[in-house]
Amino acid sequence: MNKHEIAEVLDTMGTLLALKGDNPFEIRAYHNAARVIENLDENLEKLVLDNSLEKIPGIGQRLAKKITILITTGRLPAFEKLKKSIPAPLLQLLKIPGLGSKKVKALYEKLHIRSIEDLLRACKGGKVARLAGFGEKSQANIMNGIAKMESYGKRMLWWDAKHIADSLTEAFSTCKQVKKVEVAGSLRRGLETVGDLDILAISTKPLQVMEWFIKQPFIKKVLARGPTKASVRLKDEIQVDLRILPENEFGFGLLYFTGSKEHNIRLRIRARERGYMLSEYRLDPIQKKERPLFSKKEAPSEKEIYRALGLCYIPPELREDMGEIEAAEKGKIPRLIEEKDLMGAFHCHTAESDGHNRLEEMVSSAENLGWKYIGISDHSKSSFQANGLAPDALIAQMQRIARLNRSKKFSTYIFSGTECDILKDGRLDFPNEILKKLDFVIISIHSSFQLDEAAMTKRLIKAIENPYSTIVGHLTARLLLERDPIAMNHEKVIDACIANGKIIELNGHPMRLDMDWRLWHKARDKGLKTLIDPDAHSVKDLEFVRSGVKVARKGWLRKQDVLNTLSLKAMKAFLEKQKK
Ligand code: DGT
Ligand code: CA
Ligand code: CA
Ligand code: ZN
Repeated sequence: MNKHEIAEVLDTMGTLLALKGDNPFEIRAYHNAARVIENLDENLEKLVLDNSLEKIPGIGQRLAKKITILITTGRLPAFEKLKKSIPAPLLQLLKIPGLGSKKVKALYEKLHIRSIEDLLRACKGGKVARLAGFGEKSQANIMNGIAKMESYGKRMLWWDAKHIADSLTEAFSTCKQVKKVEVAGSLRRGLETVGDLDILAISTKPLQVMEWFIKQPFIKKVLARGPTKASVRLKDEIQVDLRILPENEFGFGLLYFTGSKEHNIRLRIRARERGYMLSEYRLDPIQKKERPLFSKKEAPSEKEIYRALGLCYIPPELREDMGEIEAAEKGKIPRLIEEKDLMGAFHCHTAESDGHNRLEEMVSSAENLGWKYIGISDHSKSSFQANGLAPDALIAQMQRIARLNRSKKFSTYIFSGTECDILKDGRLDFPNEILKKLDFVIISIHSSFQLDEAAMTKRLIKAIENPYSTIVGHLTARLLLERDPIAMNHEKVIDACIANGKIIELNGHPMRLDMDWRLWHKARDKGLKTLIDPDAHSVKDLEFVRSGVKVARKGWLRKQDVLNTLSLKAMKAFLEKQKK
């Protein structure tokens, strides 16, 4: 078990003890220990081996023993016993976002709620609002939480889905009867979350491929199956729709199953206007006597099908019926940014705040990726939950970075920065005297998410207007499938950035992908620039720039819109100029 898993167990234990009405000090001790473990810098296993867990403030003798058992055996009998002693419906109700142990207990005991369905019914009947300590607002929050839990539970992050899809295509490459396989659907379009995977395989022996497929060990359940189609649920809990086609239908199938539905409908209408019927199998003349555009022997590519409809090729990321058809008609589809265009990235954390790797390890990995530069930005002090740096620690880090740059130990240049909290009133967490010493300043919201639209917009604009801020980090603070974006007037915030020469980051972290791709096309036309950042908390996370690039493409961004395509020299000059 790693420290996150252990923290999770301790935190849950605190909640379960609260459900049982245990001693409040005991409960607090568990929640507190969870926080301490989560933010621990030292190696937990080493602490256990050295018998020095107890020396950590907040970890007493009994907790140290429990953590030791968890580390050494991966299980904790006391936790399992505690879980068993609690009625299952209570555990289920606890999963609703925003519902704590006190409220769950009241609902269970006073309203005899035994399931989420019970709870939803009670909310709809207004019973929850009438319960002491609840009220209309809290009832509405609960209903909202249930709706969110249901919709969140049905989808998966693009990044996770991509990894599953990659291993599936790899498995298909071992099936001799499959000539080619491609993943279509929302995954191919680069949507931030994915509902199910749509896989297309070319084969002349569909029955054999089907036999092979449904026997694969990664499949949990076959939901439906025909000679050329199947729907299955994987052990990874995602559904897969498989379609096996002959080569001459592949382009049509790929186009149809990549979608989106809205894009497909536009294409079909366009075909009809030109006297053709476009389907997932072919493009036929409506008048039977007319000659088809493609003979049965041909296997047209997507590009050729677009051309037959009088359009230039439209990359999958743009297929959302958001202006791409009109652009393709005029031959004005932009050349989109590619992974190879990136020269480096900013927004990387080290173990000094909440990262897992030391500065040198981060730089060394950036060097291995071929990055010409990396921007280090640990948290500021208000982000105490992320172990934010105090001013003197930041200055010490800056000096270490300067020394490392001078030493030429790495070919990757290091820019010194911070991810500085935007406080509730729009002030920044560090004074300007410190900010101005840095190469760049990312400003981010990590607290007070609940402000209304006007207050939040004002807060952001005030921070953007600070002369020393450079980049707005993960603008809406959303966590995909977990936390909704904060309220704000996007237009006003974007305009303020442009007026003040500030950048809005495209945060490539798979849970963020923020600012949202739907806002980028218009923003870039107004002149807004971006940086595609990984928001890395470990060396492995540097790769998150790849999901950033996918989503940047979805936002119509070109190389010239993305500043971390600049050479080191140009980047240095740009940051220098920005400070003036
Ligand atoms: P997802 O799975 O919810 O993340 O999103 P998609 O886009 O992958 O949707 P999915 O799996 O339901 O269907 C794959 C593609 O098939 C979709 O993007 C377009 C096409 N498609 C599905 N249903 C329809 C439909 O009713 N009409 C049209 N024109 N196309 C459809
Ligand atoms: Ca899909
Ligand atoms: Ca599907
Ligand atoms: Zn952040």
